[in-house]
Amino acid sequence: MSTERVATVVGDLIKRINDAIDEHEVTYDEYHAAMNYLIRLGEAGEWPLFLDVFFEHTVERLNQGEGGTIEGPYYVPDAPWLERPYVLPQRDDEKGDVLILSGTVRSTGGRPIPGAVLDMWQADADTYYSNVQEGPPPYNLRGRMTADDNGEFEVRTIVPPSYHLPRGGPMEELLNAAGWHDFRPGHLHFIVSADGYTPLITQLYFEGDRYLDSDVASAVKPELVLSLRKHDSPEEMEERGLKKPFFTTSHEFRLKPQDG
Ligand code: MBD
Ligand code: FE
Repeated sequence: MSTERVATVVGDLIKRINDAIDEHEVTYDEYHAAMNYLIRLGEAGEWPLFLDVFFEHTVERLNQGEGGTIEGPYYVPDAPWLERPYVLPQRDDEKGDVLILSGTVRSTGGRPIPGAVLDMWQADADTYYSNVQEGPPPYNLRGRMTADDNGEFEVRTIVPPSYHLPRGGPMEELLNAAGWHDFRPGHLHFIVSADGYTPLITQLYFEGDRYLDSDVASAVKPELVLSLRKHDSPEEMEERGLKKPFFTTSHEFRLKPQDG
């Protein structure tokens, strides 16, 4: 970053924070509480959580736009490559309703992208992400797969219920202190990529979730909210080799061609 850019952006941030301090007549007690809070936030390793919840959505909107949304703090690279038929790695007794997500990866111009890579991750039904939180085994509900020759894919996972941020640390403390809830609608995370295209970072949400309109991370966009279809006939369950009802939905990811 150039000296000029740092001076412009950081200078403006400093000015705006000073304006807020001024306008709200912040006391020395409050100033010291803020300093102490930010130190503890760092010691707890919650800076990525804090920044992604409060600010990533604006950076994302400016730099990615339609069809994308924030990455959030819990992506882990090198998730296992899956084999068809795709099933996101999970425990034998993984909690949650079965979800079969199908879809297509296309260019923004509408052409299917054969072999596009989908890197997918989600929390378990109790809100824990594998590899970054205690509980699930390594790479649980994380995996990489490819679209077929028609740019199409299908993967089985679980329907993600409404999600709350990790509790017990400074982030929860701040949300409680302000009287704000700590929920996000249930979501599936993706990074979709292909040669010659800008990787698309996004999430999918589901109709009926009570937090669609009040996501603590401000990361819901209408084009990312899917409707679930329930399948509970014995024939459908038999056909899928499933012993319980399941849900299906589908989505089209659109990748921007790289310039040049
Ligand atoms: C998450 O799981 C998440 O997706 C975001 C954006 C912030 C915190 C936790
Ligand atoms: Fe998430």
